[in-house]
Amino acid sequence: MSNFVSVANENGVAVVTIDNPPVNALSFAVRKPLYEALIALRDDPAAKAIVIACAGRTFVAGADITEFGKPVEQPELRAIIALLETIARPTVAAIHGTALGGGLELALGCHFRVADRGARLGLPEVKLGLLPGGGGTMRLPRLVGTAKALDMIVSGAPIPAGEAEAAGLVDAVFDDDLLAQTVRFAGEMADRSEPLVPVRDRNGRLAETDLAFFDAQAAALAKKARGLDAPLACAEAVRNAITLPFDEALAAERQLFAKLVSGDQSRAQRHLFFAEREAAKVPGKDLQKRGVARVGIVGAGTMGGGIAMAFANGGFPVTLLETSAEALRRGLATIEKNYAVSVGRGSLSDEAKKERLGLFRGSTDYADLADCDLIIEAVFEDMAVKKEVFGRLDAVAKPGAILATNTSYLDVNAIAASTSRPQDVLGMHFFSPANVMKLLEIVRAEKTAPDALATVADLARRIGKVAVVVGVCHGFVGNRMLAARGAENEFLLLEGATPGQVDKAFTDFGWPMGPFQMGDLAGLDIGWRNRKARGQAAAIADTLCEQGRFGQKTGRGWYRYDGGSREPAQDPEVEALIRAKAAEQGIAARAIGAEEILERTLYPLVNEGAKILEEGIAARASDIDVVWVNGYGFPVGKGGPMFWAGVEGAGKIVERLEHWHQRTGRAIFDPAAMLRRFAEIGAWEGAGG
Ligand code: 3H9
Repeated sequence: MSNFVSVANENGVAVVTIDNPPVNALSFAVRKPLYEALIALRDDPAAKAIVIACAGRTFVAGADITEFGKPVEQPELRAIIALLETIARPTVAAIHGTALGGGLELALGCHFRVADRGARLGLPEVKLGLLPGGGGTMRLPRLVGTAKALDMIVSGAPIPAGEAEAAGLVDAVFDDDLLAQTVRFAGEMADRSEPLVPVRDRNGRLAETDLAFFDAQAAALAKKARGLDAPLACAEAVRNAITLPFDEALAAERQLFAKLVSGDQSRAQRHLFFAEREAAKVPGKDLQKRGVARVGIVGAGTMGGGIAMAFANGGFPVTLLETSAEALRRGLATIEKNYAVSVGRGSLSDEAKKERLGLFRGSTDYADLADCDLIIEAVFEDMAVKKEVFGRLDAVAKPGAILATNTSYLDVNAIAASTSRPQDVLGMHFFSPANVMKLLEIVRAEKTAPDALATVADLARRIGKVAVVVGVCHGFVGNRMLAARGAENEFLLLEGATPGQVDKAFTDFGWPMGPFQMGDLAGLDIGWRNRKARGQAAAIADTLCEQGRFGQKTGRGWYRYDGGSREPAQDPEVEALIRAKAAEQGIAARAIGAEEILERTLYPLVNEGAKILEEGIAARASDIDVVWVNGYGFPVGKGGPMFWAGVEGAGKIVERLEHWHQRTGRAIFDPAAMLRRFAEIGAWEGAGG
C-alpha cells in the first residue's frame, strides 16, 4: 500500500486504485507500489478477479512525461504489463476520463477493458515524437486490426468509448456507476471459468491483414510525415507486429522507443507540450473571472465570420453585427456554407450544424450588442475605423463587458484610449481561418484589467484555442517576427536565388511551405496594399502585382498555376523579371545555398524573438515557440524558433548575424543583447532554448 496505489476487496474482487493527481501518470511512485500490489494479488486466493481503476478525473493518461530523458527506475511499465499477463484470474481495466499512451497500454495488459460512456482511449505518443513503448503497437492491432491500429497510432487521436467498443478495444461500456459495474463484470468473468487469453496471444486479427494494403497505407502516411521520425517508427512497429513473433516485435518496439526518446525531435515536442500549458498560465489566471454568456462580433467578413464560428463551435450564443442587411446576409450565408462543407465531409452531423446555426443572431443595430459580455471587433484594419467602432461600442456595451479588437498590427493602447473604459479593452488576434487555426494572441494593453485578461484566457481554452498573452508592439509577437523572417526574401532573389530554391530550403527544414508559395496562397495584393498604405515598396513583388499576378487566385504569382492547379510551377517570366530588376540595381547573380537562405531568414527570426523577450512583449521564450508552431507552421519537430535556437547554439547564431550585419548593414542582423550575452556565457549551446 502507498499513497499512490491502494487495494480493496469488493465481493471477492480485488480493486487496485491508482491515485496520482492530476492525470494519474505512471510515475515511478506509482509503478513500484502497483507492481508490488499485483505480485501480492497474483497468488492471493481471496481475489477471484482483479480490477485496475483510478481515482480523480481520469484513468491513467500515460507515462510521466517529466521522467523521459532521465535514467529509468525499475519496475518499468513493460514489466508491470508482463506481470499482468501471468495472472491466471480475470483482470479488468475500469476506464473513465482518458486512457492514453502508457495508460491504454496498461489496460491492454488486462484480459478485459470496460469504460464509462464519456471515456476516450488513444495512443497519442506520436504527438510527443514517440511511439507507444509499452507494447501498444503489438497489442492494439491484435484487438482492433492493423488498419485501425495504424490509423490510431500514427494520428495519435483518441476515440470515444462507443467507437472503442465497436472496434473490439473495450468489452463493455457503462452509462453510470463505473466501479460497481466493473466489479460485477469482473465477478461474472471469474464465475464463468472460461479460458483467459492474454491480448498478446490473440492473433486472429493479425492473420487477416493484407500486407500489401498495409504497406500502401503506411507509405501514404510516410508522405505526410514531413521529416518527422515518429510516424515512420510507429508504422514500422505495427508492421513488426504483423511479421515478427511477439517477443521479437516487442524488443524492436523497445529499441525504436529508446532511439526516439533520446532524439532532438521528441525533446522538441515534449518541450512544446509543456510550453503550451505554461503559456496558458497567465498572471492573474486565478482571479475571479467575468461571466461570459453571449459574445458579440462586429464585422461578418472572413475574419469576423470565422471568429463567430469559433465561439458557436464552443457552444456560445453569438450576435453578429454588420453595417447593412446585405453584408449580414452574405456573412451568415458563408457561415452556413462552411458548416455544410463540414457536414459533407462527415466531420459534423446535420443536427450539430442546426444547433450551431441556432446560436447565431444577426443585427445591423449596435444597440443589439447591449446584452453581450464580450464584444470582438473584426472590421477593416484602419485606426480611424477601429476608433469609430470602439466609440460606438463604448456607448452601448453594458458595464464590465470586455471589448476586444482583432487587429493584427494596430496600437491597442490607442484603441483603448478611444473609449471611456480602457481597463475593459484588449486585443484578441485570431489567425485565419479563425474557426480552424488554434493560435490566439491575447494582447494586453497598458490599462487592461487583470481579470479581463484572465477571463479571455479562460474562454480561449474553452473554445479550443492555444492562447499566448503578448504586449503591444507593431505586429505583436507573430507578425513582427514574420516581417523579420521575410525581410531578406527579395534580396535573396536579386542576388541569385529563385523562389523555388528559397521555398525548397524551407520545406526541407520542415515548414509546410516556403514564403513565396505562402504569399501566392494568401494573395500578393494584400502585402502590396499594406506597403502602399505605409509608403513602402518591394521591387519585384510590386511589379508582379502591377501585372495582375496576385498568386493562386489569378493563376499567376511567384509561380504559375495552370488550369486552376494548386501545384506551383516555376515560371521563366518571373525569373527573367528578377534578373532584370537585379541588373537595374547592378547586382550580379551568384549561387546561393540552402544554408545561406536559412541563415538570412531564420536567424533574423530568432533575433527578433530575442528582442521581443528583452522588451517584455512576450513573457517566456517558450511562449514564442507556441505562437510560431501553432500560428505559422514552424516545424513541431524543431520545437519552435527559440528552442531551435538553443539547439543551433547562440554562439553560432551571433557569429553569423554579425557576418551578415557587416555585409549588409541591415538592422535585422544586429544581434540582440540577449543573444550576445547567451553567446558569451555559453547558454543555449545545443540544449534547446
Ligand atoms: C507514454 O505514455 C509513453 C508510453 O507509451 C511508453 C512508456 C514506456 N505526464 O493537459 P492538462 C500534466 S507518453 C506528466 O492541462 P487537461 C500537465 O503538464 C504519454 N504530466 O489537463 C499539467 O500540469 P500543470 C502519453 C502530465 O485536463 C496537468 O497534468 N500520454 C501528463 O486539459 C494537467 O494537464 C499523453 O501524451 C503526463 N503524461 O487534459 C497524454 N499529462 O498543471 C498527455 C498531463 O503543472 N496529456 N500532465 O501544467 C494530455 O493529453 C492531457 O493532459 C489530458 C488532460 C487529456 C490527459
